[in-house]
Amino acid sequence: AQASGLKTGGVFTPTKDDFQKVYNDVAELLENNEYDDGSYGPVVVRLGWHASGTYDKDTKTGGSNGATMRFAPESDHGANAGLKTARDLLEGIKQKHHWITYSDLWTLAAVAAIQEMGGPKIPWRPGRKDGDVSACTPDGRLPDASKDQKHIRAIFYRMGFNDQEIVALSGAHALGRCHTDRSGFDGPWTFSPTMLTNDYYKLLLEEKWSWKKWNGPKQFEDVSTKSLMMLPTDMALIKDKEFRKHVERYAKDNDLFFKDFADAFGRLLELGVPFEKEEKFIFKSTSD
Ligand code: HIF
Repeated sequence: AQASGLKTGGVFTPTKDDFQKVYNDVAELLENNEYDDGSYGPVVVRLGWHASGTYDKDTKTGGSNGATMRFAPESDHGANAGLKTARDLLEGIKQKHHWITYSDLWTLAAVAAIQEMGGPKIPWRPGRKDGDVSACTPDGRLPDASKDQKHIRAIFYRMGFNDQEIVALSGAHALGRCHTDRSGFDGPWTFSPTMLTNDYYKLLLEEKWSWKKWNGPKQFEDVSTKSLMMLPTDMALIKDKEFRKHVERYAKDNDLFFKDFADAFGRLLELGVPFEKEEKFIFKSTSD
């Protein structure tokens, strides 16, 4: 109702200002002291990534277009456990700005969450259309955290990413935490899970990591505080020589990480989307 887009022949055409209003409303929802580490930001980032990371460049299926995670079976895929929290959070925004598609909303919300958690500006453009249940992707397209570098490459090469981009994306694990009732893993990767920094790379290189002794799935813990975690797939980034080179570059240079992360994450959110327009928007953060 509060939309400022021009009406041409009765069709509402949202402008950049309309999308900025959506951004602002998402930003306002993120902080909540009762949830996890005080922010829904991390789980909203994970929603945007899991909606997009199903893309297969060979069959040109999957990706953020369609927002098919609204439907079973995709909503029930093991990798998507816990993402209902983020989808439900954004439902109120969809009700207010009914003109936006779920697929644009989820990706825009991930951009808002990154920027609001101190990350770089991620240029974003609209144009995704919501699909129906027939476009759900098969289970197994998202990564399995118990695996190694071979698996990581198979999953991300299928989306069209290279080694440097895989490592640049991985810095997002500075954010959020694992939940025993979602993935089975437990704990945060960094001491500031609601701020995007290059701490993930620094901790990987500087801390000593050992297997956590517990009944849960195999994961690593930092020897000095035992309060941080790494997944087997995180550790693979320093075991593999080619990946490690980039971990070292990003650990040394936060600006370089932010630049490469913005490029790779922005591209992730666009995989498989048949955009009609080139123009991208850079949203104002609430701290600007
Ligand atoms: Fe994650 N990721 N991710 N991830 N992820 C989890 C949580 C988050 C992988 C596994 C897990 C990326 C890649 C990979 C975020 C963002 C990104 C969890 C814990 C697991 C197991 C879920 C839970 O229990 O709640 C694997 C195997 C990946 C490939 C190597 C991306 C690069 C890092 C693409 C990415 O952006 C975020 C944010 C979270 C935190 C969610 C939360 O609720 O706090």
